[in-house]
Amino acid sequence: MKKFGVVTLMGAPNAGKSTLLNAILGEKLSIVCHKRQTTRTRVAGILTEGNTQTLIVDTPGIFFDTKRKLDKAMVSAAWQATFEAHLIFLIVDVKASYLKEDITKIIAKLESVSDKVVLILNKIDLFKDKSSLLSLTKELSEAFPFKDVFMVSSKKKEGVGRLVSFMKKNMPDGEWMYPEDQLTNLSERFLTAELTREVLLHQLHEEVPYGLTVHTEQWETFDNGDVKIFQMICLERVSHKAIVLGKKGQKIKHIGVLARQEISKALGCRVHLKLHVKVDEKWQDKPDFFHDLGLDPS
Ligand SMILES: Nc1nc2c(ncn2[C@@H]2O[C@H](COP(=O)(O)OP(=O)(O)OP(=O)(O)O)[C@@H](O)[C@H]2O)c(=O)[nH]1
Ligand SMILES: [Mg+2]
Repeated sequence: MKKFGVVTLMGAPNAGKSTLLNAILGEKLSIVCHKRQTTRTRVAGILTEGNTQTLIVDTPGIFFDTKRKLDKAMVSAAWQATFEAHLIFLIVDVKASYLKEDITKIIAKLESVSDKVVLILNKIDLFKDKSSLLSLTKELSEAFPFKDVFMVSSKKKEGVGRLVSFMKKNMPDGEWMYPEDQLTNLSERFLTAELTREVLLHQLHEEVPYGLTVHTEQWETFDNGDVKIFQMICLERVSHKAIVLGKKGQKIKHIGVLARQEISKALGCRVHLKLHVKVDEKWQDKPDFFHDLGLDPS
């Protein structure tokens, strides 16, 4: 008998949700950064092992002081992803105790689906003395009837195997929804735009990376297997353009080199990457942008 189910990874920004998705899949699918609000939409990976197929959905971090339309759409996408899940993994960064208030608010909203919620304490590699984790586990377990509790390091891939076994065991009987060798429901165009955005997140500071979006506009494949990709980096402020381009265009050149390396690694072929930069102060108001990301702009 085959099994199929959906697992949603949720939690506060920066908890390590995307890192955990990549660790479970053994592939880099969702972009990762030490800055908050890296993931902007639901990113689904597919794990097919033995008779079980699991759709694992990474979501944007949940926070409560949402101001921009994009923030609201991101957080709403994360909540929506919990409705369809057979299991909800609530990822908590064990070092971010300052976030406890937000975690309390998140678990209050999970009350009605409490039988599906599993607590994942992440980043345990940052603790030498693991016994200090017990008080956090106790505190959270007293606040909410979690189905189970796991301690992992997504970065070091510690505890991930045990979590995957648990996940597979808890999937319901059902026909697979995807071919056995499919890893994601993301398009290559989206995935490669995300890799460029990841480089921009790491290379740019303050508000600049939050006010930009990357779109793959054109894709050519050559007979020798090389691909040529044209991407547009859209900025929301004129003043950001000089920062992204850098002196004599050095910054964007460097970003292009790094992004090309990442994309080439992901696609497994030689890549020619052409980056263009434009300013559109209103990109966050355009319904097309939200639709491309699978977000609801309302
Ligand atoms: N030391 C340590 N760092 C981790 C671990 N997991 C994730 N990180 C780091 O935490 C930061 C955030 O990781 P992400 O995976 O982007 O977090 P996220 O929850 O997806 O963040 P958003 O998409 O912004 O909500 C990155 O710098 C990761 O390298 C871990 O197990 N140990
Ligand atoms: Mg993320």
